[in-house]
Amino acid sequence: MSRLVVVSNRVAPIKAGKVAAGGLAVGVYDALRQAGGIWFGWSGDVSSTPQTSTETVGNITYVTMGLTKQDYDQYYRGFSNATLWPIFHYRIDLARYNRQEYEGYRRVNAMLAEKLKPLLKPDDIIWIHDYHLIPFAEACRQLGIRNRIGFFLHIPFPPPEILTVIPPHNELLKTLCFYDLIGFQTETDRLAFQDYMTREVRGILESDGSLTAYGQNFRAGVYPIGVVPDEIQDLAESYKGRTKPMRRTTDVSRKKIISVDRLDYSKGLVERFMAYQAFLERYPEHRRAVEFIQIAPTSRSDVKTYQAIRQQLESQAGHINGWLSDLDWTPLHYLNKSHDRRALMGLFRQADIGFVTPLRDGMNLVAKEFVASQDPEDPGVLVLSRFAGAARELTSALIINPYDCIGMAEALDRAMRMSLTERKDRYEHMMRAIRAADLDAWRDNFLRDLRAFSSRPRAEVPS
Ligand code: GDG
Repeated sequence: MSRLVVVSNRVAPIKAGKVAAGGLAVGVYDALRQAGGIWFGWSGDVSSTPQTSTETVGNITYVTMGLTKQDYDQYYRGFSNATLWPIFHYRIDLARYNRQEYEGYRRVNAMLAEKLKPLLKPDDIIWIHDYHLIPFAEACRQLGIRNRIGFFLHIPFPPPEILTVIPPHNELLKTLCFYDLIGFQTETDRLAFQDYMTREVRGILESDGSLTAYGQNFRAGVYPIGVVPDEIQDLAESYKGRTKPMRRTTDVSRKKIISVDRLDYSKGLVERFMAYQAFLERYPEHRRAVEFIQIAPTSRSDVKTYQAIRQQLESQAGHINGWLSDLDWTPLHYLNKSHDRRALMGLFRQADIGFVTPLRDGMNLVAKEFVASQDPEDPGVLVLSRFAGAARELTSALIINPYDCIGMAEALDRAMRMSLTERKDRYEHMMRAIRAADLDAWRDNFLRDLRAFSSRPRAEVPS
């Protein structure tokens, strides 16, 4: 089997020979362990003299490099997170564009490709992850690298009308065509991409399903990312004996609603807090009978839009608790610190309702983790946004529109009252979907298609 080379913005840190948990990290780590190979990307360090570090554990070599402050500001904080992230999440109102940042983004991609080149063998399969690295394949091709290169986009792909807000959208999308295979989370994303390629730049949809545009022939496919349900079950179950922290802060006789998200405007936290407030207003009978636990570790806290949303959430949480809290009841527990994975899965299992309401999300692994954590004999209810990729598969969740505050409050009421029979029916249906598209399927299907398809003749990699 050919070696696998994975490139992602961040390389998952290795702790005592074990990779940090999380969908992408676990999926990629298993693939690397099977095939042997390299995991290449940014170390997370920013310094005036960036260092490259190499560490081999078993058959995996981790190669990480630092960035200069200018690289970090332009490539990561700027074009990736202040232009691409909001636009790909349909938030043109929050996006800004700065030409120097775009140039920095291209420069860092070219620099990373150059650093990767001497490490490659001619038949290595290269798998690039996410929006930070769209131009990576083109940079590789310019250096004469002819290996198979695949790209997986973890976030949504917006319709052409939104995408074209990015001034160099043409140039950027042209770079995507240098991949052999481009993977999306949902059919909606793939179709939006195909729509751009065929309508905006007059590419051709070939009879074998591949696309030709800008003189390149490539494929686009749908590979929904999944979880490892048995591992999650084990984690959630093994946390059972340790319910103490939860008991100390909350009352076990009350029903619990849980949400876990990176603190990001795409996750719909502001709208979710409003819906919870509306739920307590409209259904006073549930007051004191419910508690909402929102875990929201901060992320990208040096990007302005993230600071603004944090302030807003603090004010909303203060308002809800100030309005209704009693000495023996706190309606909302809003926690900004991150939690250990086992504790998270355990908290999911102890909760009655998973409240997952992104305004737009590529997949949303939390929705799948919540379901996979449940006790099959007494499962909780998932309330899920129609705008999460996961809603395509988890059709037995209570599907809501996160822009409909009252609709979300009604769904919470329905979830509070749902019979055990209905909860079990919905749970079993969702578990079948989760097992059918688990993490192994995501990785194996993508790599199978990438191995099978290349429009380029194989050639030696010049070293
Ligand atoms: C991107 C796309 C797509 C969260 N808080 C803690 C913690 N988490 C874990 C969750 C879950 C992961 O982080 C978050 O994954 P999501 O899928 O929910 O969201 P993004 O971070 O936005 O991920 C998304 C994903 O990529 C994969 O393709 O689904 O659409 O935006 O696993 O459990 N983990 C720990 N402590 C925390 O406090 N240990």
